[in-house]
Amino acid sequence: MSMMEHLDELEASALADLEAAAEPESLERWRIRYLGTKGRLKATMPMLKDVSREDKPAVGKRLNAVKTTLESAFEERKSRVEAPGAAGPALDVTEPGMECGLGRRHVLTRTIDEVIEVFGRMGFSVAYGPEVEDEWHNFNALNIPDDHPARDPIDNFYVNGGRLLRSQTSTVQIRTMERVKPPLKIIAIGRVYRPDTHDATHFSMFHQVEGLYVDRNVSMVDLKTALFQFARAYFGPGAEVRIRPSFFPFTEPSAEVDMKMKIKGSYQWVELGGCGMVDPNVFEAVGYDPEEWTGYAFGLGIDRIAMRKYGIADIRWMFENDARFLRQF
Ligand code: FA5
Repeated sequence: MSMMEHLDELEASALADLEAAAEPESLERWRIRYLGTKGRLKATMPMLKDVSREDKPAVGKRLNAVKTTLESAFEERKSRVEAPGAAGPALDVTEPGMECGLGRRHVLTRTIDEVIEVFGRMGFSVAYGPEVEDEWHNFNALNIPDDHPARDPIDNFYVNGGRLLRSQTSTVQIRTMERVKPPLKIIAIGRVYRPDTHDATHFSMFHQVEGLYVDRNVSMVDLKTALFQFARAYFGPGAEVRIRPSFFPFTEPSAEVDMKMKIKGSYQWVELGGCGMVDPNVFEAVGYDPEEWTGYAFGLGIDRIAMRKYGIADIRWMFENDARFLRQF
């Protein structure tokens, strides 16, 4: 075998052996075997004297090239073997799996489910309506005439075509009565929108639960009983609720429902919603005979119900999507 062939063979077998060295100990054995002072590369040096004069420069060059190749291959292999996690198979099937967070319902979704459950026990079924509404369902049928200040564009989110994002769930009262003959007992839950300034108890998108009960001889006593029963069932027997006279175009008489809540460290009366006896004009708008039918309606802010139930001092926290907050419920 010529010296050139010998160098080729040495380089090939050294590189193959290097590839098989997978941990620091075998790598060190490889270094001693090939690059050490008594290694195979050094052992080729004495053979140079047998090479003819004219072949010597080429063989010498090749010898240096093999040396450089093996040295840099060794350094490269060493850095890979010593890299963290490089030893052993790339996939360790015995390692415990990555923990996969299960997640949970948002505190508002949970509150909505609970509110549906409590009213369900009181005989209310659930009705739904669209979030983009026409003016008939959001205003006219609810006895809110064209020139009423509640329809002002600065107080509503109008969209194209005379439609708007509903500002209250009372729209679903109308949609339900247009479809269903009395008697009926429904709640409607969902998102509503108003361009209100954000603060601890106001947001521009919030949620309401609307209640509507239509039957013969319904009275204000039934309304008050339903609201107080709900409050005690959901918040506990000590729940402090009050109703006080108010005005809504679609109820007569009308009242406001307040509940005591802890806001910024002190207990305050916070308005939960409005209520009253369905105005005869509303019955007429949906084709019910106001001489025959009576009813009550209420609309409560779900976000504020959740705040009271779970001790949340600021409505904005519910929409920030901070997992540290959401994880607590
Ligand atoms: C109404 O929306 C009436 N539709 C309620 C009603 C229904 C009255 C049926 C009579 C018969 P009001 O605008 O007061 O009423 O809103 C009801 C509740 O929604 C408020 O009491 C409050 O709890 C909640 N709310 C109103 N604005 C906001 C807001 N910007 N952010 C959070 N909650 C709000």
